Amino acid sequence: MGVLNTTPDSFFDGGKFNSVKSALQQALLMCQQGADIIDVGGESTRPGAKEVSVSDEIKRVVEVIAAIRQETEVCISIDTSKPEVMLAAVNAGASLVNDVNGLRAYGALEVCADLNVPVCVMHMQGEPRTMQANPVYNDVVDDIKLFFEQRIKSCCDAGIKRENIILDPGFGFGKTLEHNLQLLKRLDEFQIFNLPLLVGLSRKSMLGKILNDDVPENRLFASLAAAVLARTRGANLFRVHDVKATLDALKVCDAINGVQ
Ligand code: 9MG
Repeated sequence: MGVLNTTPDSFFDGGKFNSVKSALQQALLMCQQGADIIDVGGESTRPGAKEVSVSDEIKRVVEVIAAIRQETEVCISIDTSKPEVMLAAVNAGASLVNDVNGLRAYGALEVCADLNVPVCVMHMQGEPRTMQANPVYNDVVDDIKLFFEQRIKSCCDAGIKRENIILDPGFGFGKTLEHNLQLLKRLDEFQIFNLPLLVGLSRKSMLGKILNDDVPENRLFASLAAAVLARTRGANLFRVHDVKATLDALKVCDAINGVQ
């Protein structure tokens, strides 16, 4: 899954793709490099990012989604927590909803059930603006398992098909470095749900903390290491900024895992 932020303030690609032309070019490049999904977002979820109105978010993403849809059949996912944006994006050609808020906004479950598209339900403690203030868990893996259990039930009760659910533990969303490390080390425990597992580790600050490097541009090799480790622990989908590099790393990982 290639990341395509149409935002001015995302932590890595903010401001790079805020014209339809540049966003389309980047989408096509990521497709050429092997992306199966392009994840289009119109609101940054990094800690401290500004809130965006429904109409501004729709304006940012709909034109881009329509332009990608005209040029390629790649699966487009919409990265949003707002039901109105989910609806507008799917009408414009998106076919997957990626919600960092786990479909907890009023109306989100119902809209996704009606749209009948796959949904990525991500775990986040708190909300983007304040989530890193003081995240606390009893046991981060067990607590997220419980969250998934409850969200899967809510999804199914609302009419979302179980086979349309993708789970994501939400690296960096209301988690300390120690929580993120525990999550990556024990990622295989989420296989109990028998659902696809998506991870977003690409260039995140947890890697910067390990490297003692504040600059996201310097985190490619760390991102690849994290992706490979996640793969060995059962991750199926990878939300990344660097499609070709990640795919190459995962191909090596899969080849070695496939040897008898
Ligand atoms: C939008 N976004 C930013 N980080 C993410 C992550 O880790 N997972 C998912 N599903 N979406 C994310």
